[in-house]
Amino acid sequence: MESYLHRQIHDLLLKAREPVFISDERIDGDSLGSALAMADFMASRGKTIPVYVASTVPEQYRRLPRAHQCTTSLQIFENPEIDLVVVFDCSDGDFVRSLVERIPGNPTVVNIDHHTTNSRYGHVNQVIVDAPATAAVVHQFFEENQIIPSRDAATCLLTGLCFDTTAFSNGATNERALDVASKLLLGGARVHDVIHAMFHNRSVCALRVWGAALERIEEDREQNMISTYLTRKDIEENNVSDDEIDGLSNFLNLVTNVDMLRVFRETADGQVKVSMRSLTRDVAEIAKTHGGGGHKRAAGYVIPQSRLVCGEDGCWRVVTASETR
Ligand SMILES: [Mn+2]
Repeated sequence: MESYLHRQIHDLLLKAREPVFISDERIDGDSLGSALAMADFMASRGKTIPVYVASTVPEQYRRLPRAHQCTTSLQIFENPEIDLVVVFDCSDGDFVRSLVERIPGNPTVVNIDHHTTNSRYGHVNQVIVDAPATAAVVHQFFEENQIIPSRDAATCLLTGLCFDTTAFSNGATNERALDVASKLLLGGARVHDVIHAMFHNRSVCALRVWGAALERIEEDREQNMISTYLTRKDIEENNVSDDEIDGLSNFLNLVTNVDMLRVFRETADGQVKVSMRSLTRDVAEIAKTHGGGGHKRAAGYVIPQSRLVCGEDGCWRVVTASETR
């Protein structure tokens, strides 16, 4: 089935007159890397495809090959000629529908992903849940269709793979991740650029905010779990962007000896975002019961209309708007 779908997607891409790519709402190394690798392949066929991103590309990814093809303009969807939409690393069908609705025509939607919570919203759904990254699914697409990725495409795919596996250290790291990585390296992927984009990008201000989070760690020995909290004040006083804060849960996951961790943080629009990581528990299931999603070992959800409050006992809790009334 996987092979059949890879060939079907290849046909759709080559036949399409006006394709558009969409990267997940939450831009990261994988959603961007996999979309840009495919954009690079299309460029080799003489087509420059716009890659829609919901917000501006974070600084650390701006040097990725073909990053200049990214656009935040919703106007690109107003083209009635659009006949194909390919979505990368996005499990959220509502987000995709809200964009596809803007297209006056009736395009085919292809969904390329690896999230277990993906709702299979496409006409064609290449969702491989045991793939370590969407980049690995795109790599398989290349292999299945006898396409040799350019050095640029290989660099984009390695970025996706390194991002989702936290450089081959987390639970998503399997034999396939290492196998794909070695093939990409042999194909000329620029590994130093990838590591640079992933790690050498935290400002001192961002580290101060991480410091606040480290100081507040609460340990639940019974659950073998830690939790920590970041308020808007922490984030805004230090003048750091949300994407600079991202990565804290991955970092904690890399260095702590507990089974599970949660990072709570207040968002600019009055919600609390919860990121979870675990070595053994299915956090995607937990996220799902709260309306969120993700992977077995890395998932998250949002608590609407809520904020974080530190009690007199020094313990943090989430207060929802209905509780304050
Ligand atoms: Mn991914």
